[in-house]
Amino acid sequence: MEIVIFGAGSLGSLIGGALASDSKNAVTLVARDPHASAVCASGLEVRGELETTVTPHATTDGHGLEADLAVVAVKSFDTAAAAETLATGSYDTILSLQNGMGNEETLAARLEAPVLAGTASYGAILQAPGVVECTGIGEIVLGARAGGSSDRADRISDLFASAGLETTVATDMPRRLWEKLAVNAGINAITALTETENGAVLEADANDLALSAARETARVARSCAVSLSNREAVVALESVATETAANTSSMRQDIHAERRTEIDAINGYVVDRAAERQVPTNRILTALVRTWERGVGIR
Ligand code: KPL
Repeated sequence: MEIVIFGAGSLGSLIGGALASDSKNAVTLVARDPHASAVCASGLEVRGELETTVTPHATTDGHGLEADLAVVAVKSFDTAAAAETLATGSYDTILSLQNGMGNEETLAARLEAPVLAGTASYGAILQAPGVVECTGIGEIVLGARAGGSSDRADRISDLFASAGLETTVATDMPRRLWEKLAVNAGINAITALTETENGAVLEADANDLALSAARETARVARSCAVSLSNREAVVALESVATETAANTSSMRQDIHAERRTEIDAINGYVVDRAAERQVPTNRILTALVRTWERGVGIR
């Protein structure tokens, strides 16, 4: 299968590397330099659990590409721009594997190909240009964005599973996206602000804060007619934090590199959707990360 990974940062490179390790797949990474040039020159080295070295194509220019599948792994604030670039190419299926909410709708509004929703809870870090490390085996969950069954989702799940990626097809993607939002709301900002690994949210002090952010997210989900209990949100948070305990969250990686974070699409999204509900933990985490962004001149 021909696959384009659109936004091959840490997670995109990990998934692209795994898919490229299956000789039936031809993978192209759309990435930033110096990562794209390093992959072109010496291939992509995947370290950790999914260890392999592969030679996918890599480019910094995503215009005019054609493939069976485009996996979109860009940051949520880049989704609209990614959709414009994807629209210059041709794809049979688009799969969003991004943090935050509303990405699939943004892609579907601009693109003709069917858009599937997905979440990925793998831990991944770009150690150097051309080198990505898998720091936690998580899970990829994918399915029709409005819920229900999807033959396309089944086929893509088989493709991912053949490449060694833990993959589940879900018929309740809207709920799964909220569940993943609760996980990110509880892990990302806290680990970024405290410069800790994901496992820190299971420890004293941070744990209360993380559980509170996840529970608030579940409450807001329910007010949006999505059936996610507080307990389910907490179990999901604890499970991902345990599986990826040694991982540096994507927001911590962003803050470390002084890049814009996904705070608006994670805790900020919960605050925006809360209407008259009180979500003090998400509000404080959003304010702190936005303050950091302002301090370094990003916002
Ligand atoms: O999605 C993630 C992220 O860092 O953005 C988790 C699953 C928390 C892995 O670190």
